Amino acid sequence: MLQNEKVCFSGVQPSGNLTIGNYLGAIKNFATFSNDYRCFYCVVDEHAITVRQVPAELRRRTYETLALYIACGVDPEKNTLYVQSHVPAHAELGWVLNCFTMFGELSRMTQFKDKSARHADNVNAGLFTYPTLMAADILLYQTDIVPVGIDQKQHLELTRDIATRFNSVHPDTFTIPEPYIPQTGMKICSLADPTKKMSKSDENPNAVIYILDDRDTIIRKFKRAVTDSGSEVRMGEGKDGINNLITIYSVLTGKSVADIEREFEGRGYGDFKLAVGEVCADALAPVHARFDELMADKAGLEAIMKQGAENASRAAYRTLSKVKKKLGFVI
Ligand code: ATP
Ligand code: LTN
Repeated sequence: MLQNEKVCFSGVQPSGNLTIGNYLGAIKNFATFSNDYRCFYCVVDEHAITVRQVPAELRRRTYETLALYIACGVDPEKNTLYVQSHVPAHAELGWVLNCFTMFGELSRMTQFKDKSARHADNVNAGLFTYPTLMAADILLYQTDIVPVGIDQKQHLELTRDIATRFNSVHPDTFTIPEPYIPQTGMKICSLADPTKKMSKSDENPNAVIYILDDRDTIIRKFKRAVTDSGSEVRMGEGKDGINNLITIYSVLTGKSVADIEREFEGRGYGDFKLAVGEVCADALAPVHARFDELMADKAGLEAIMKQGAENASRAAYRTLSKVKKKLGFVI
């Protein structure tokens, strides 16, 4: 790693089919950091098993998530793309950070509260300590910036607290990371209940646009999106459904909210929903084409993940050895 080179890190779980929430809130922004940062983008399979997975599906989705990174513009020549479980340093540092994280802090995490309510039969210790592994992911690379959706802000704050605590006992160990949360697109909402985050684990497929949905499905789902009883395409308090659609249209086209409101003045929700569907399908078409090519060459994807794991391991072990020395482990 070059001295003074800034580092960017992010991760996505291979726990389901990726949604336009994952795309607009996170992955779409990944490529924009490649010129100014050394970037590590990880498929976090170890995080995914905090919820039960079907092994064959987890394996397939790990390939798919890696392929989607690339199909969304993240160039494997310019970025380090890899799978979390291929770099054991993540789990090792995760253990150490468990010993620098308080039970009370983990108990306050809203993702833990949500997921333990949804998976009440499997509130395992890994689900509880999920954020310490996430902190390890980030801190291993001396990360400066972490592009994520707003739902991850609390985990980033905890990561900063853990790093600061460790540094206060063992000075100059970790860089304190900053989140990068996009202004527009930080929280894409469900099409069925626009007060809720769009989530890849939603059991209603009509609530979610998957990145890999075909054109007709995308247009049909937007047509059926829940909106209020009004008809004016205008952002407003309590108009969660239309606000969400305007946000999606705005991130996809780069148009401002004011311009969008002007463009659709005097036209109803029906026209607007169709326009959002078309713009979304157009934006995803090239992603689909590239994804299909990549998935047809599994050996190519395996070569990318192998190379990525080698690069990542080198950087990760530098931090891990420093941590072990500071702790007093015999190395
Ligand atoms: P799950 O639904 O299984 O909890 P998830 O999609 O929320 O999964 P990840 O796959 O780990 O979780 O998310 C990857 C990235 O996508 C994170 O940076 C997260 O903040 C972002 N993201 C997820 N959903 C949305 C959304 N609806 N709007 C904006 N960003 C999102
Ligand atoms: N916790 C994230 C996924 C994740 C992540 C990370 C994101 C795991 N490790 C490191 C950014 C950096 C999620 O559930 N969305």
